[in-house]
Amino acid sequence: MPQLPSIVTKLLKQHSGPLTADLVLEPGQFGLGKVPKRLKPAFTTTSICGYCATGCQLKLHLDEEGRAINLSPQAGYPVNLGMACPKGWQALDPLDSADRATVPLLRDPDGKMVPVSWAEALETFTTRMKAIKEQHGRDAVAFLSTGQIPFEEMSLLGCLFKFGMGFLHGDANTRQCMATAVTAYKQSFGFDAPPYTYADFEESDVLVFIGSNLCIAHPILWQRVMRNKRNPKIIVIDPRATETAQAATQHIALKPKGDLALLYALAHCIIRDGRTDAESIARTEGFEELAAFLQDYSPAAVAERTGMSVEEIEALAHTVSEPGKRVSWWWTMGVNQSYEGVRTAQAMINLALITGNIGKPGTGANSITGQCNAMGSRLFSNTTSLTGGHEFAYAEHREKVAAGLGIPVESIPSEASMAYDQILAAAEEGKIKGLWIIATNPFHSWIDSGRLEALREKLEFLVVQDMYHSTESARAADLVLPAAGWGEKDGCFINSERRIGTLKKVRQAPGIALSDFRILRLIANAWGCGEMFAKWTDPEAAFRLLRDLTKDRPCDITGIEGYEMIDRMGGIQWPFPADRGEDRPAPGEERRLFSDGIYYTPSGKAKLLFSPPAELPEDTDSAYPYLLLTGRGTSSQWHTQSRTGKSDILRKLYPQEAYIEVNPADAARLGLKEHDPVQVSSRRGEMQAFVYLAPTVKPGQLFLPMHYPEVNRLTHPSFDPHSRQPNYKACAVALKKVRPHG
Ligand SMILES: Nc1nc2c(c(=O)[nH]1)N[C@H]1C(S)=C(S)[C@@H](COP(=O)(O)OP(=O)(O)OC[C@H]3O[C@@H](n4cnc5c(=O)[nH]c(N)nc54)[C@H](O)[C@@H]3O)O[C@H]1N2
Ligand SMILES: Nc1nc2c(c(=O)[nH]1)N[C@H]1C(S)=C(S)[C@@H](COP(=O)(O)OP(=O)(O)OC[C@H]3O[C@@H](n4cnc5c(=O)[nH]c(N)nc54)[C@H](O)[C@@H]3O)O[C@H]1N2
Ligand code: SF4
Ligand SMILES: [Mo]
Repeated sequence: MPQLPSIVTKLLKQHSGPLTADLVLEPGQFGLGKVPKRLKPAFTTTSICGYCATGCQLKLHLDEEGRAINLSPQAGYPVNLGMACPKGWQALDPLDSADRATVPLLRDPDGKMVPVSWAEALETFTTRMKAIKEQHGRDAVAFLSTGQIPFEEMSLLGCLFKFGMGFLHGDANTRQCMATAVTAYKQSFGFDAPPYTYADFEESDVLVFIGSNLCIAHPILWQRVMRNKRNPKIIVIDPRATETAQAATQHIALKPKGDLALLYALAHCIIRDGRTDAESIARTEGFEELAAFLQDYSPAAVAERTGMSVEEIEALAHTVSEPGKRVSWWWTMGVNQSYEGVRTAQAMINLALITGNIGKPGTGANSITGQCNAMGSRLFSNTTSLTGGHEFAYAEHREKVAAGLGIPVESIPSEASMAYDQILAAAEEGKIKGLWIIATNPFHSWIDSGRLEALREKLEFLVVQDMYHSTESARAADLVLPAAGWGEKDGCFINSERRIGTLKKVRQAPGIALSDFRILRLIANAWGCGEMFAKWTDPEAAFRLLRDLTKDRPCDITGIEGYEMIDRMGGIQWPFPADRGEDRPAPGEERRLFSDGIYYTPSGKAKLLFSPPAELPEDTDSAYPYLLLTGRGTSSQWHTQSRTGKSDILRKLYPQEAYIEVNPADAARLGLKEHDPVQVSSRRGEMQAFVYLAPTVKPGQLFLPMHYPEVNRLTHPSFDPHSRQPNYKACAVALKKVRPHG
């Protein structure tokens, strides 16, 4: 290794992992306008963006102290190819905000939050959680975590809570987001395995986006679509004429939740016309049953339900089954967040399977992930499955994980955790008394959120571990544990196309805030189970433990040496096994799954699954005559706004106050003008918003961006029966003008 200047040695000390590869000496590579001489960046390093699951790589420009002072998108990274959206460009802004949690805060007997030392915080945490466990048992404490921290941290949390502290129930905000896709893939393919690679956006002839507003929610993936040179048909199926729908070659303004019926009708036509792929069908189970079931779903039978004409449905069926054309199906929350999301996702999977659009370039039934590390959560968080792509229910999986982690097998439970909604229902009933919330803000984001305020009263002890003390959830806590955020710690994320990438510490966390990894290690010691986690010395040591656990699972990544190799290869997609010889993918090679027609089910065949569409859990009526849709507002707003709301630049890019999109015809009928204040109410709650006249929304429908805290007071708590994902995107509301006083 060449002689390093002293500044690099200093930086190396500041970082926690093996650092030589983290820092690339690139003098003069800043190119971001004039940098004051004093702050001239000396070095750069890279990190995967900490917002969405696109997983763009950012190049961080460091000052002489090793502190990131600026960033630019990484040109050579296979995901973003030099691009980033506004959130990525401004990723450093939220770190300096005045409402960062800098010290632990404990509620005193008067209800005031007072700063305490880590020693006192840890003592309080363990004493109170242990007291609840002793008095009320293992099932009386639960955690709610996230898809937004490195998977080394997620796994440590899941292992500590379940194997070390001896609790059972933990879920994450991924239930609000990806649970449907997880369940659909597990049931159909035998493993939670999104089959695609981003190159498929560029290699497809027909791209069908269902319930996905890519231009706003994944702007860089939309850029990938725009690089497609095959003159593709781009079809967007969304009740609203979204930015993506307007940019597409065809928009189908489907009736909300008409998706399942429509997809069945498409399959009906394709089978009726013999436009199927026999070779691909031979790799499936259940085709006869599916074909029989679909007899009832002719275009005429579903026209009313979908709001489409028979001709439109026939034409679409034709387009998505043209022989020789590569067809790809893409979905996001318009599908997942539904009372029948799993079957809807599987109806797309079925279409891909029966037409042979899987395992080949430009094809697939592809769920686009939401949060930066939702995919890591799916594999490692110990919530719905056992860490490393295993199942709690299988004795051999528990034995393998116990051996790998060096812990007694008896410490791994065989039962599954309750799901998010069941945890909250148990808290409402007073059965769950202790709740630990990490890197998520359910007091804003959970469906029918008004219930959380009531439920709060039932909890004996609420701990919130967050970057900010100001979130709706942190403000309700008894104890706030101050966490370092993105940019202040190391670890790995996994993006939508199964690509693992690293993030780096380029800032010191404020005050005495610590990384979640360190907080969890401290809790393990305070609890008295630190020994169990002695091998988890730092994130990369944890990475190696977890990597080894994946051996022989579909997500096998035993071929990855460590963080340095991930960076060198431009991220690594799973699977990446050590011992596959010739099969082992070459560095930089993009990969999709199932090119061999072998699925992860016991028979090796994919399952064709279906059931009849159900009714809307809450349809409109005369008291609540509008159907409310919710979702992302702008590419500059992120969820509950705890981070994006802190950037002066991002704040200029979206309306500060809640607005509701109303069709001009409805507005005229109600006597509403642009920017009039209105009250939106449902059977559960109400809120105020300003009218935004939007012909993009159909008459009878309304759209509220989810980023404003009151939105979920309105939403209806209904769930998909298979995935238990909340049905955020359809409930009945009333709209009325707020009369000025006087
Ligand atoms: N800027 C920004 N980007 C983000 C996020 C963010 O908060 N801000 N969040 C990230 C996360 S975690 C996620 S999960 C993704 C979400 O990404 P998307 O799912 O693309 O975003 P949404 O706006 O929630 O929902 C997509 C669309 O579903 C439509 N929809 C509603 N009901 C139906 C229906 O019945 N059928 C159909 N076909 N469509 C329907 C809505 O009109 C909406 O346009 O975005 C990620 N990216
Ligand atoms: N009505 C409606 N509601 C929705 C949706 C919808 O479409 N409509 N979408 C749903 C979806 S898909 C999602 S994913 C959820 C998202 O909902 P949430 O997860 O509740 O939203 P975020 O604002 O992302 O919350 C993340 C929290 O983690 C904190 N944080 C960030 N980084 C770190 C870290 O490194 N460590 C710690 N300890 N804390 C950190 C942030 O400050 C923030 O408070 O919302 C859901 N809610
Ligand atoms: S598209 Fe997603 S990953 Fe890329 S910069 Fe924007 S928020 Fe970050
Ligand atoms: Mo999400």
